[in-house]
Amino acid sequence: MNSNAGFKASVGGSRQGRRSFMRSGLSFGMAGMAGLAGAANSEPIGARMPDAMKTLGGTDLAYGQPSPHEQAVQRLPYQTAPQTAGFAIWRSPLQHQRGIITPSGLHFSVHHNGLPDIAPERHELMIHGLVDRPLRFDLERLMRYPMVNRIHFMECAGNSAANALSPTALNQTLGDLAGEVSCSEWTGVPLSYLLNEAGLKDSAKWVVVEGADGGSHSRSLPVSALLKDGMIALYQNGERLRPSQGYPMRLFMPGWEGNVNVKWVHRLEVVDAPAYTKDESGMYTQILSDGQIERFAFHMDVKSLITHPSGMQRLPETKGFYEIAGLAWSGHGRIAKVEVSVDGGSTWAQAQLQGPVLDRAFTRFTLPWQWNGKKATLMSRATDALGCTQPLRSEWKRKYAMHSFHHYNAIQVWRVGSDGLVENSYA
Ligand SMILES: Nc1nc2c(c(=O)[nH]1)N[C@H]1C(S)=C(S)[C@@H](COP(=O)(O)O)O[C@H]1N2
Ligand SMILES: [Mo]
Repeated sequence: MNSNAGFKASVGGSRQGRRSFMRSGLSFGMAGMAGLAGAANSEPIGARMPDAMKTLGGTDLAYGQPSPHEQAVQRLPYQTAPQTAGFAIWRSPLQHQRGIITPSGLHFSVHHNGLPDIAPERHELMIHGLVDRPLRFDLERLMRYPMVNRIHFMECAGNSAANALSPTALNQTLGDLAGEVSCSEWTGVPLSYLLNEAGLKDSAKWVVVEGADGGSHSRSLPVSALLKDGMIALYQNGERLRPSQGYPMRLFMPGWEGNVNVKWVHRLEVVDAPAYTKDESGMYTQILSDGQIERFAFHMDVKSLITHPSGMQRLPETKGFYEIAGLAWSGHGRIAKVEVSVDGGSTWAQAQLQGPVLDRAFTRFTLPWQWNGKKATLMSRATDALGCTQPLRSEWKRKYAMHSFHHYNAIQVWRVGSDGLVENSYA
């Protein structure tokens, strides 16, 4: 308890924390240069006039872009072996994200069969199988249906595979380690409107959802869940879906593994039993440590990541005030609490949840930290509305077979060295 006293004090004294943050913020880059600030203050105001104030500004763009000074903030490409051409992963640089919405251009992406180029005027959505009236929608017709807005995360089942599989903790950035998760506002037509209009027969229990990409990516999903939560998403963060996210339309299932969110969706076949497609039998099936197979494990479990500070960052001063900040989410509902430890899990403090705290969405957490400059081990542990909490890596590994890696949600550990360098760690 005692070793945590300083940490606790800064948790309670948020005003004090803010003041010391301001002080240390002002001193960044000026360590050991005391007195300079006084000299600047005595200069006439005009001497410090920003250059940009002295000329006319440039022209703007018809479609806005990030500042050219932020070009380092990019998605992180991961190309699999040449024999799996078309399978590409673009990870989101979570270590740069503040707030809960991932900018559309930085949304992670997983393509099993390359990125199709689909002309919206030629795209159709078909609903057939065990229905009274098979239906066909072109975009113009679909866009006339009432739409809903939902802010939700989406995470690939294979996110954090390196931490699940690699025998030693890889020294990588957060985005490289765990960037197959993002959060957007999705807008589209509830699937219940379309399925009810088609008229489900009594035997209708599952729907095989197929994408219009080269490998016809398809997944079987239970009708009951699609009626409750399914959406044909047409917009992402207020604009039409990006090609990476399935333009012109995708299935969206909040809280479920990324793979079921079929992009470029063009066909829903209503059936009485799952089809066991390649995308749900060969892949996206987990082997447990006792050899049993876990199929149709749709929900993504509770998880959290400290984004600041995180892998390969260097704390600019080797002691002093820092705000620990991160993201938490759960496929089962809202985040109830996030605890943070700076001593490898010996003691935990409850982080502040920065609203909004939404159902199955990224939730921000923060905690002020007065770093004493000694080696520290940072961990975050989220608990969701169901009361589920994150396991330690060792606990997670015990549950699954050695080569399983899907649905990894163990506590992420960051080691902070006395030099301020932050590294991925397993303990
Ligand atoms: N048609 C189609 N849908 C797809 C995929 C695909 O390759 N083809 N990849 C799936 C996987 S594995 C994931 S994790 C999510 C990723 O969605 P995003 O690229 O919009 O982030 O899309 C899913 N939907
Ligand atoms: Mo995925």
